Amino acid sequence: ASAAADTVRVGSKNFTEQYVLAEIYAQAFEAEGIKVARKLNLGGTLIAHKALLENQIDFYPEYTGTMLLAVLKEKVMTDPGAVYERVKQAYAKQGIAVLDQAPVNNTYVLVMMPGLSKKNGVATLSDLATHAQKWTLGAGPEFRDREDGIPGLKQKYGMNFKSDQQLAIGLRYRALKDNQVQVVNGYATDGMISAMGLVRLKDDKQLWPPYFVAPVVRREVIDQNPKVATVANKVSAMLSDEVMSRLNYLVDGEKQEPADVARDFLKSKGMAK
Ligand code: PBE
Repeated sequence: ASAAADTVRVGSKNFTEQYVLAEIYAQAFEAEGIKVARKLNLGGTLIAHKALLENQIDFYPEYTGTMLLAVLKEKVMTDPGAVYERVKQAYAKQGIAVLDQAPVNNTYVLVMMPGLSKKNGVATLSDLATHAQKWTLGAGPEFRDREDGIPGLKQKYGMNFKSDQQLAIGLRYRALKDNQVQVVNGYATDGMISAMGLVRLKDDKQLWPPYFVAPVVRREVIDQNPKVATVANKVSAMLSDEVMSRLNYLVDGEKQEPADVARDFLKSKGMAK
């Protein structure tokens, strides 16, 4: 079902930062007179990508490393510029433009409560590998299957948890606090990581590539309306790890609505309607 040609259908995956980013881009479009239809909370990466390919959405925020590993199933590369160029080229063949990457690296990160980390001397993923068999990992649904998820941890670090518990993405930090799980698969820009003073374990063998935010958009849409790319690129340039963590915290910690958080952010930049 294609919307009116002048409406941009903005999608998102199923976690806080995605709702916030989708609202920021959507509201910036609206402020520039571009009509928007929201299709948020589609599901995981492959569902969002499929929606784009099948012309059910026009635009959603993705991450460079996710495009490389989860969508294209290629090998890890560590240079952010090289990853960007590679995914841009591969997506172009599918009729999808990868817009400018924002300076936001939302990498996977394993986190622990400070007490448990200190008591066991666990600061890196290599350290964790020597303790994992007595602990339970809490993670969202995608992490179980992705090459850069549990399979990658096994392969690169020989990491084997006692068990892994699949959690709703929004419930990971509560499960950690309640000691229902001892390690959580966090996203680097999750607002709750600093708010709870959690320890970020160092990926000392570089399992993970850079995961910079970059909107993906159907080529046709920007051919018809180049302003979509211009506005999105302008917005992306205003973001940073610190900004995203703060905005994500306002939603997860302060229980604000993503749309309100996005509006306040754009207002502070003189870009809201
Ligand atoms: N990430 C971090 C995941 C979730 C956030 C970019 C590694 C992803 O959506 O691919």
